[in-house]
Amino acid sequence: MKKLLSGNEAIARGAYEAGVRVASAYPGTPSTEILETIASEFPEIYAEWAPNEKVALEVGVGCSFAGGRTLVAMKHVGVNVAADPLFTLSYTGVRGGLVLVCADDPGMHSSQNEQDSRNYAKFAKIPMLAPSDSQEAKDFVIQALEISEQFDTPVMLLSTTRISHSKSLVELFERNETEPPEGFVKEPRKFVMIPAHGRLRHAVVEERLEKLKAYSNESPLQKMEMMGTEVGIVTSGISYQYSREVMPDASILKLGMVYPLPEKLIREFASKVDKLYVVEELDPFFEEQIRQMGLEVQGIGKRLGELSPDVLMEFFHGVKAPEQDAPAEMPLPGRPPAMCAGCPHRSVFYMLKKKGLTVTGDIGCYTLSVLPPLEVMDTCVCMGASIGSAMGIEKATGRSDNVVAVIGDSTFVHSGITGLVDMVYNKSKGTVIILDNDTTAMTGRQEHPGTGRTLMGEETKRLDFVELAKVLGIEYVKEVNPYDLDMLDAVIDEAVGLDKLALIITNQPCLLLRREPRSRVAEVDPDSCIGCQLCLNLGCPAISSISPDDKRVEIDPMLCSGCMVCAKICRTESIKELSV
Ligand SMILES: Cc1ncc(C[n+]2csc(CCOP(=O)(O)OP(=O)(O)O)c2C)c(N)n1
Repeated sequence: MKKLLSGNEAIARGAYEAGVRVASAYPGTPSTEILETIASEFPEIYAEWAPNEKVALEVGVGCSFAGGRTLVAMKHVGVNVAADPLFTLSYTGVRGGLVLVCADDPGMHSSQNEQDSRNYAKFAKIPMLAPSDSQEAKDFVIQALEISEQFDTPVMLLSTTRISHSKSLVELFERNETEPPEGFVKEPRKFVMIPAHGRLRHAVVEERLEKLKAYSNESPLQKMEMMGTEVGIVTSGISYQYSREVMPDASILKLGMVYPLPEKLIREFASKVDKLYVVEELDPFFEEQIRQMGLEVQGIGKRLGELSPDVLMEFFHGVKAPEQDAPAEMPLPGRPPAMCAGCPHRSVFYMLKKKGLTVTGDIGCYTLSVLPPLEVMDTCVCMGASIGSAMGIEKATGRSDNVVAVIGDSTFVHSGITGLVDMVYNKSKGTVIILDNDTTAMTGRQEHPGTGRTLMGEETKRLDFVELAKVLGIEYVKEVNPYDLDMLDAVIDEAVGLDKLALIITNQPCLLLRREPRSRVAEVDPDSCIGCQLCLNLGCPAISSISPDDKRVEIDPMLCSGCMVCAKICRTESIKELSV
């Protein structure tokens, strides 16, 4: 049977068909739907959200060491977090097959950087496969697990936004139900990486790499599509699709295994064509290695942003793509991303702005507070960085009364807890605000240890941030309803004015979790509104000016959630509650 599947759904299907037992991940666009699909469609597989990518990989490592097949998934920056176990896992190797799916985001549709994860495979000396459509996404998961077991190595599978989120037909097969794993069997020289064992295993890694290089030349994952002899293109993944579309008559060496490169095959291909090109996204990963082989090659690709057929059209055919702007007769309004109407994060940033505090920020929906009109977040580096950064500022300047760290609940669990431990341990006097909206909103509302529910829909113990803070030794811990502006105002003042570490936890759920209908909306009395537009400083998408000439405001009753934060800041009390 064939089914139309996205790349992520196909990867999940591959795990199912390959007999995977344990799948672990931390959400992150564009990888998130892999685990969501496994959890909703394949109960044969134990599926979980781990608190972060490092733990996800370590859970996979345990399953593999016990003899079970496992899949671990994350977005590209997640591999940075998981890199520590990954690099040593390269030394230990596996028992049951282990595939680490990494979804890159060229063009940064939803990421803080656009690193090219192929470099990780080379760095960790492990094989990497790169599918170019959903069928391959499924097949390559199965192949990856086989290679993993055959060569005693973790295998990376590289997806990108276009592969993960595009749909194409996939042929489905039954699950290859494997015997339950035998369980962990002692083998300290393989599994316990003390220096003496690590030295031995490093030699094994180098030997394995040589074997993998030979395999890469012979593997059916590499496809030489010979057409004309004028142009030869070495490519992989979505770049293959673009190359085929733009150059239907060119010969293509399509690499399904993108590390290690098949040197013999590339030489053979190069000898058959007049001019050798490489089409790849982001880094000149193939290009540099092919040059090192002493071959003449021209690289086409973009170091910045996503590759597209347009880039290749211009390069190969000299045809410039038409401008993407909307025609002049259809002036579309700009729609920058914004926090939802009624989002519980909004009032916190409104207050922080009013107080003129430096805000070290983090990653989540609340990062949007960097945009107008709030423009309040001052730093955002990676998940968890808000807390360490605030502490660093405090230690450098000796002042804790003018800086606040702001972090979401999922991000706090992911990598904020250790930062907080550092603050306690090293006697920081700063203020941390956890925006607890009971979900991982940014990536589509996934559960995490602080929500009390698992990915598989079970109730579980809820990590209680207040209790955690107390055990860590934090004396000032306050929970606040962020819709209560007076209380929020007072608590922030108190916290930053203290000469000790303070933790504030806002406690209203993400609006998108709301099940009950609204009981009220906010409504503007046009007779008393003076058009001061103070309420527009909130950046709530439900509030707008009546017209360019009439500065008074109106509230869209379809969008309004009834949070009434706008009413609380209106100086003329023109915003009233309207029951619905
Ligand atoms: C290392 C890493 N993993 C995953 C992501 C994707 N990601 C961005 S923010 C975020 C969590 C957001 O949840 P939370 O902190 O609770 O804030 P919210 O969006 O709910 O306001 C995730 C998973 C990332 N940017 N970096």
